[in-house]
Amino acid sequence: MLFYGKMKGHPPKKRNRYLWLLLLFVFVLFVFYLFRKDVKNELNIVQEHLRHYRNELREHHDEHQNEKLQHHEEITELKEQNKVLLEHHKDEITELKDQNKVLLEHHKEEIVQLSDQNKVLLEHHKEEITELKDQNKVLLEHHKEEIVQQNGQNKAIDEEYKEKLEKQEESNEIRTGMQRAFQAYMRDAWKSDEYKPVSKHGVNTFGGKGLTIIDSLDTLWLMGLTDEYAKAKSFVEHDFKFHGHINVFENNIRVLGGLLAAHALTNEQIFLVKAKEVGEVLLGAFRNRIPCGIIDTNGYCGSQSWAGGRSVNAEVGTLSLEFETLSHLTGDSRWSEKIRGINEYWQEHQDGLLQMYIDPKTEKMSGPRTIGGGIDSTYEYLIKLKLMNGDKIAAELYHKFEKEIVENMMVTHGTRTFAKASGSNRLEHLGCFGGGMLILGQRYIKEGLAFTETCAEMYTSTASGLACDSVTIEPNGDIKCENDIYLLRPEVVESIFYAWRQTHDQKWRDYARKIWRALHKHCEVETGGFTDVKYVTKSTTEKMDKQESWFLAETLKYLWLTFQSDDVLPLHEYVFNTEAHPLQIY
Ligand code: DMJ
Repeated sequence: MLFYGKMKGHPPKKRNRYLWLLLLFVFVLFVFYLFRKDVKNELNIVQEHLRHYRNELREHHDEHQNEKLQHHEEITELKEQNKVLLEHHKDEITELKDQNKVLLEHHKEEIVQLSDQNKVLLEHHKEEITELKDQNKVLLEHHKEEIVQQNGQNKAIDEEYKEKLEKQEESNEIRTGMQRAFQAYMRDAWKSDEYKPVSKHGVNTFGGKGLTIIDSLDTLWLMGLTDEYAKAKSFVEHDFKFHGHINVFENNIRVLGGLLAAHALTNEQIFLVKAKEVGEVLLGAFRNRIPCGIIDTNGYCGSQSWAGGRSVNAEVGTLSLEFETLSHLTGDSRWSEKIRGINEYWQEHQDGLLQMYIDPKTEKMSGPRTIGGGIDSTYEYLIKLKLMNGDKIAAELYHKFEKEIVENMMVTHGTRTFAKASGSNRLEHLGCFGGGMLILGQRYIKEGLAFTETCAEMYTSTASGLACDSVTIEPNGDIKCENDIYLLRPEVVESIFYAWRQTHDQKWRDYARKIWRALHKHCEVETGGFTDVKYVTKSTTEKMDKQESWFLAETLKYLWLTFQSDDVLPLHEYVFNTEAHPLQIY
């Protein structure tokens, strides 16, 4: 009313607004009333639920209490029953215990009885055992020898097997070295005389005759390097020419010797045909009984520039094996006649050791009496000629010179025996062929082996494992390097090869193995080929740049042969010329 009364005095628009507000208020009051009623009902329901749960819990608790009581009674009952059972079994247990006692008493006797029986048996067997032991002892004694022998055989078989493996390994490595050396030459220097493996060029040291090819033929064939051999043979068939400026000694031992050896091994006629062509040219050196050292195919016959018009002794004395073989194979005696003339000359001049130079015109011998470079192979060819065809003059001369060498040139300093090249204590690598020569002569084997050992120690005494080109042997036996370079020379491995064939003492193969390893380490060039080196007394050497053709012809061949059996080039069938080319004994 109050509200309405107030409204009455207001304008109609404002009066309506108040009326709406009043209606809204009444509505809110109504909603609140409804909500309150609802909440009250909900609370009543919840209280009802709680009451119900409380009753349930009480019931569960009572049930649990009853069960507990029941279990307790059951346990008490079971305990009672156990007591009764134990009482009942007591008697039975006692009875069983007594039975056991009786049984034990009973078995005791049996056990004692069995023990006694065992004792008797043991006593009885004791004799048998002693008898058997004695029998065993006798048998062991009897078999001891056999067992020792068997053990020895087993050891020998083991040793042999080990040796075979090592031998195989070395041969394969050396063969691979040869293959890589030749292939590198084929790749970078084909048809040149020699190879420079560091700069990878060829060099014509012999006027461009393909020297390395000819010098390698037999080594390639022996090692079974068939592709390389076929290429080399094809060169001989189609490209080989022998003319121009010719060093008689070098071309005889390397070119004529190489072709004759290839023929000896393969029986291919082409090699003999070419050997004859070379032999024809070399006859040009004989204006006189004493040949000249340098010739050419235009008729020149002279000497080395440094020899003062004289021939060097080895140029005269190192023709016989090749010339005699050529005459023998061709039936043409011209070469053989030249050798007869030279041997007669030696016979006329066998007053002590030979001298370094011979004048072809006057036949006067001059210079130092020595066994070193420039003269060494003259002695070597005398024993080899005797072995090759039984030449009597050569045999007589050799034995005379050999005696002279052993008696007057060989000395022992400390533990080291060697042949002095001249008056000094100097030992050249070149002179180390001497040990092998004495072994081959068979009269001074002990001296030859001792000399070879000193030469082998020229290698083992340096830090690199390679030998100096020349050394002095001090009075106490120390080896002092004189020329600190290694030129891939073969003389030491050559003598080691003869020492191995003579003795089959493993130490020679060990030396050869060490030398091969040092060569492989210091001289082998990564891209193929081997080079000479300097500073061999140091552990780090320096590569020079030349693969000498003798390395393929000799050094690798002798190393490889040292690891082959004796029936590869047996020494009763072949002699090696001074460039290691094998020629047939006839
Ligand atoms: C080889 O050509 C031959 O062995 C020759 O008899 C001497 N010199 C070389 C190797 O050093």
